[in-house]
Amino acid sequence: MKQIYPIALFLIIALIISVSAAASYYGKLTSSPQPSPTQSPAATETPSGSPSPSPTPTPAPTTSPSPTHTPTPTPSPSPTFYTYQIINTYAHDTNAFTEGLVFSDGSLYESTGQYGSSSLRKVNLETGSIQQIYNLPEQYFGEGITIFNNTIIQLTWKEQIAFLYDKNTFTPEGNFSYPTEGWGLTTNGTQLIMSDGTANLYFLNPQTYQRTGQIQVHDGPNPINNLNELEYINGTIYANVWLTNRIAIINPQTGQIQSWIDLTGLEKTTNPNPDSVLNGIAYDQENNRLFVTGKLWPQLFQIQLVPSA
Ligand SMILES: [Ca+2]
Repeated sequence: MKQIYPIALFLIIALIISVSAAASYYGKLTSSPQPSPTQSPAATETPSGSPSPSPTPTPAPTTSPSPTHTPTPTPSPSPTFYTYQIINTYAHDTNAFTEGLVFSDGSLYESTGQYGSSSLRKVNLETGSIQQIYNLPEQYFGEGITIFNNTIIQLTWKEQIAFLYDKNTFTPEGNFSYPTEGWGLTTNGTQLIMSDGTANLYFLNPQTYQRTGQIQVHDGPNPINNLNELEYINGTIYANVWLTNRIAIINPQTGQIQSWIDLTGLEKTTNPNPDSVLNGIAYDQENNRLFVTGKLWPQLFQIQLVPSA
């Protein structure tokens, strides 16, 4: 028995070494094919649709926006109010259903409405007499006018067509169409500005007559509808509001009404026609004269604005 013991011990040690080596080898076989998380194709795949093979940028450290960086809503300033002082009074044709009024080169240009009596006129300011007239075909209801370069542009009410005329001869030069009703028209020198009886004003390219933008006119949060005859005066848009005695002075960038002009009492007529309302604003830039009148009114007024208390 004494000779067997060392041999048995040797065999036991050899067996332990063999089993250990085999276990180690087997462990390598089973562990090596497993990809590490960093080698996972899913982990390196770019997001679906992303054309950029570059690594995803590290997001900037997220910081809570400080109160000073939070956009502060700009409160709409309350409109100021004006009344008026009459500077001059002129005669106005009581058959003129005024829908457009412009002052240019010493004369008034007027567009009149009503089917069958719509017209484009050049009017002597001092006398009210008609110097030149173009009568529209009876199926057209004349509306706002403006002058761009040497062309007079005249809207129609529901016909969705504007007529172009040579300013000097009133010779028709063409037309263009638009998708809304036509009410008022003016120009800021680079664009035409048009109303359609809603609270919207539309900006048109004066060469292509394509619409390039629009604003909604509002007094604070309230849209103001029925915007009618227009006049662009010193960076603002003046607009008659149909069936009222008020003219709105509008910021052309925001649509916010900056001021109201109350012209109550200006009309002295007793014309029972409910359509005989204030409409028509013209401005003599050279002499800073503001003219207003109304549909079928016997008078046209030069007025000056007076801040209201
Ligand atoms: Ca006007």
